[in-house]
Amino acid sequence: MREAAKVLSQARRVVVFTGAGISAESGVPTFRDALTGLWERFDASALATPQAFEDDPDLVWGWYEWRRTVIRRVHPNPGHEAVAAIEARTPRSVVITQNVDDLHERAGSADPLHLHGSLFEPRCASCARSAPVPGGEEPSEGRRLAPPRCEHCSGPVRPGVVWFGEALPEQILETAVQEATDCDVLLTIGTSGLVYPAAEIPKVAAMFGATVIQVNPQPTPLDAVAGINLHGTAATVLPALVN
Ligand code: BJW
Ligand code: ZN
Repeated sequence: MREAAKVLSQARRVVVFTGAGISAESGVPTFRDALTGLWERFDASALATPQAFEDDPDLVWGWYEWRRTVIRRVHPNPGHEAVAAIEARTPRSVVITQNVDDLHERAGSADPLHLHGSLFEPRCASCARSAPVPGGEEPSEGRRLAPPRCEHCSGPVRPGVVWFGEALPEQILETAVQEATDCDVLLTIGTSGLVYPAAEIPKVAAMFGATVIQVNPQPTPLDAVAGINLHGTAATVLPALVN
């Protein structure tokens, strides 16, 4: 821990790379954790693919509306706050997140790069123009809900997230890879490192000579590229790392 804190405080360029684990202690379920992970309870292929939305838009839209409701009720935790503190004290730093929540923003991170999109940026599935975030009705878990229609072309509105088999937003991915090649330290937090191409980001940083520091209570494939592995949760390890 002391070594990690030192390396981090001396770095000029830091990339913070986050996954679902950083929001776990805020009460947001991860995807792959045993018992509590979303993919333990729900079928990813029936919810998180373009085919699923085509086959059953009400099921998919209702599920994402429920997810957004959960996010609106929770708050950033000390892990998100520590990330914002790293950003504030390191002039050349960037947060790259796989998360579709807005907890980094709410903790004060300036402009996180959302590799997998956002629950707060719905768009038309036909013409791709952005659509308003619905308010009001609060769907519960498992409740079907018809997606709103696009005000321009009346196509179905879809969640602005990246599903399996879809390309990541090109400009954001390009910037993320560029940042990974340029940083001194990449801090990877709360990701299983199983989903590509996002999981390449820490590997690229290591390949270009950065020190990779990992924060995760469990082993991951990224252990192989991490010079320093901190086994603990985001909300406990990160505040200790910045203080
Ligand atoms: C804690 C903690 C605490 C717990 N503190 N830590 C190469 C090989 C094999 C397959 C592929 C490949 N390349 C591409 C693929 C296919 C696929 C893929 O990667 N599949 C793998 C699963 C095998 N990839 C894709 O389909 C991607 N697209 C693509 O490749 O397109 C190609 C293309 C190009 C051009 C044109 C067209 C196509 C897209 C991937 C999109 C992923 N989408 C999701 C859903 C987003 C929407 C939603 O939220 O519903 O993104 S899936 C899900 O996984 C979500 C996450 O961002 C992502 C990563 O998960 P994450 O964040 O790592 O969470 P978990 O749950 O896995 O891990 C949590 C971790 O936290 C654990 O390690 C815990 O221990 C830890 N933890 N508590 C700290 N308190
Ligand atoms: Zn449209």
